[in-house]
Amino acid sequence: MIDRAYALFEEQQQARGINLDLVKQKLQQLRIETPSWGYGDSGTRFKVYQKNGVPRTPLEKMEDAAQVHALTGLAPSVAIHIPWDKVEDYGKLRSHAESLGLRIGAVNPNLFQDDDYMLGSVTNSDAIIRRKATNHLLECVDIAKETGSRDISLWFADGTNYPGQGHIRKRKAWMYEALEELYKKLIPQMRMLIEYKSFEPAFYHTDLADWGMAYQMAMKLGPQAEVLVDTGHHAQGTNVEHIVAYLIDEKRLGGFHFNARKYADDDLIVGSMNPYELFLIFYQIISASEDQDASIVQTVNNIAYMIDQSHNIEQKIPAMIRSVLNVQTQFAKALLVNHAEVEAAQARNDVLGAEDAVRQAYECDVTPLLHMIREEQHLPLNPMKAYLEGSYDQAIQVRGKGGASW
Ligand code: AOS
Ligand code: ZN
Ligand code: ZN
Ligand code: ZN
Repeated sequence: MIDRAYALFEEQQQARGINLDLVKQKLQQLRIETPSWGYGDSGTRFKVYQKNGVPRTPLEKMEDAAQVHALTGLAPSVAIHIPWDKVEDYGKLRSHAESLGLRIGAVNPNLFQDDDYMLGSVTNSDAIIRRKATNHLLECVDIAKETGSRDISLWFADGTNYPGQGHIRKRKAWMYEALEELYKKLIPQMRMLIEYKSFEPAFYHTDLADWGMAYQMAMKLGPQAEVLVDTGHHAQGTNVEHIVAYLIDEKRLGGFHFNARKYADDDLIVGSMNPYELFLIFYQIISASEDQDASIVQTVNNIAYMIDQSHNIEQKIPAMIRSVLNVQTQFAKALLVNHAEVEAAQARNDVLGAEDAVRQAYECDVTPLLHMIREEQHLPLNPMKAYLEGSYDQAIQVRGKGGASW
């Protein structure tokens, strides 16, 4: 059955001029990092529902993440959040992850849960609080050394709620000061990824509100500072794939936080609301991966694909399986764009021809391709079904309620 479906798919793609060997090779290389906090309980400001079987410790979060990787072959690393994942011995956390076939990914400092940070962390007008916040950033570099992590992933809740509340330009200088201190502490193989967000929790101004501000900070800091695009952090209607292409071209796109949104930073399952946007993001990335300029190709190769979601009502592990599969599906579709065809249409100013060449790939059913890839890697053809039919979910019920919350 798989073979017959694949044979037909192969025939169709060959007719479209697609080299499937290359497509399969790129699909096999796709790696998506899952967030430790996505396995814990989370919610809204109204309620955090406690689910049965949620991991109680950072070690248990790794065990859940290992399930996602074992069934999909896509998610070999896990991002951690400090202090949510604070442990006595990070070497032990690392070896536990490694024993499960995982590695620790990005280290996320947390500068938004301490009462001291109500009016700002690194941008607080109180120098003592700024020092405390910056020290936490520096501590995260030490943790990253122990966990073997490459990236420090930075998101600041810093901002104000009312006009006049804060001195915007002073806060900008304080932000830079802290980032610079962190930058100087990075070892050569490390990067800092700067995330931006238009609003929330601050509703009047956010210190790093958009990609331009994050980019400018990164430019001033140096080549180890790059921008992180969280797909939910833009105003409605923003062309995210344009930002992606622009940052790649400037060699400053460091990574993604994938999630979906309907209204704002909803942190829903990636690909659940606007799969075409995700496809178009990958279309830009794959197009850049074929660039003549080796430094553009290198930028693309270093992009960290990370999930950043809050699973408020859904089962955590299945939600994460759904997420990485959704990313894989849109990535696979984007690999089917015939770039020569698009460029030929662009060259003759054939607007509809160019649009058609891109959309055609999106409209292809990639199920036979994904089944083939999974079969070749000895993975279950339907990882979600395999999880739901397996015994892991039953086994973790003994953890009870009241596990880790984000
Ligand atoms: C917050 O909106 C950001 O997306 C951050 O990446 C945050 O650190 C993450 O969502 C964990 O809370
Ligand atoms: Zn994020
Ligand atoms: Zn988000
Ligand atoms: Zn967010």
